[in-house]
Amino acid sequence: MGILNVTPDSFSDGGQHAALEGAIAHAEAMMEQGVDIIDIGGESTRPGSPPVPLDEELRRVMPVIYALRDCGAAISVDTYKPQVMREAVIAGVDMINDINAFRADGAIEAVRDSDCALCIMHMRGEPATMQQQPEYGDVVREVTDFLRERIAVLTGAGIARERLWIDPGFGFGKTVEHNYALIKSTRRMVEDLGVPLLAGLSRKSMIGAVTGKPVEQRMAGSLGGALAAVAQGAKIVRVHDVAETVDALKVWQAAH
Ligand code: 7PJ
Repeated sequence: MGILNVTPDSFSDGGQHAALEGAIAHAEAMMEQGVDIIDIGGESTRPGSPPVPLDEELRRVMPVIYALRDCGAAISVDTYKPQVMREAVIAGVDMINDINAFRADGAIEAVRDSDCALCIMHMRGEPATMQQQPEYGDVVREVTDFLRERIAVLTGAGIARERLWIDPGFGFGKTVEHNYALIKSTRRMVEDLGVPLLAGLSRKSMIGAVTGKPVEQRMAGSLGGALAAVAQGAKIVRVHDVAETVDALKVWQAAH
C-alpha cells in the first residue's frame, strides 16, 4: 500500500489544481513501482496535527479518487469521517482505512451496505494529543481486546468478517516500547483475531528512535520495519517508498 497524501503542505506551490496534478503524478509513479493499493488521505493525522473540516477534506480527496479509480491499483481512502466514507463508497473505492476504527457516529452505517474492505486501526486518544504520555498495563492485550471488540461491533452490524482488516496503529498513542511490543506480537494478534493485518510504520518515530535518523532519512529503517512486519504475518504494509519496499519484499520472498 502506497501512501498518497493530498494535503496542501505536501505540494510546494499549493493550490487545488496543483495538489490534484501532484497527487496523480505521485500515484502514477507508485503504479510504475509496483504498488498494489493506493491509500488516499486528505488530512494529516501525524501527532499534534489539527483536524481538517469536512468540506475541505472532500475537496481534496474526491477529485483524486475519481481520477484514480480506474487506474488498475486498488484504491483505499484514509478517513474517519462518515460523510467522506459515503462519498468514497459511491465512487467505488476498494477499502476504507479508518484510524478511528469506525467509532464516529454514522461510520458503520456509511460503509455497511457496500462491499469494500474496512481497515480497523487502534488509536489511543486523538491525533492532537495522543502522544502525551500514553500508558497501558499490557499494550498487546489492550490493543487486541480493542480490535476484537470493534470486529464484534462491525460483524454484529451485519458486516461480513471477510471485509475486515486490523491494524495495531503504530505511533497512535504509543511509546516506542509499545510499538515494538506490538510488532513482535503481530502473529499472535492475527491468530487470536483471525483477521488479516495491515502494518503502517513507514518513516514513523519508532524508526527514528532506533536509527537515530530524522524523518527524511528513515527509508532504510522503514524497509527493515516492513520486512519485520511481513515476517510476523502482516499482509499489507503501508509505505511511502514503494519501489524500495517492493524490491525488499521480492528478495525476502525469494529467500523465504
Ligand atoms: C496509519 C494510517 C497507520 C493505517 C496513518 C503516518 C500517519 N492508516 N494512517 N495505519 N498512519 N491503517 O503515516 O505517519 O499506521 S497517517
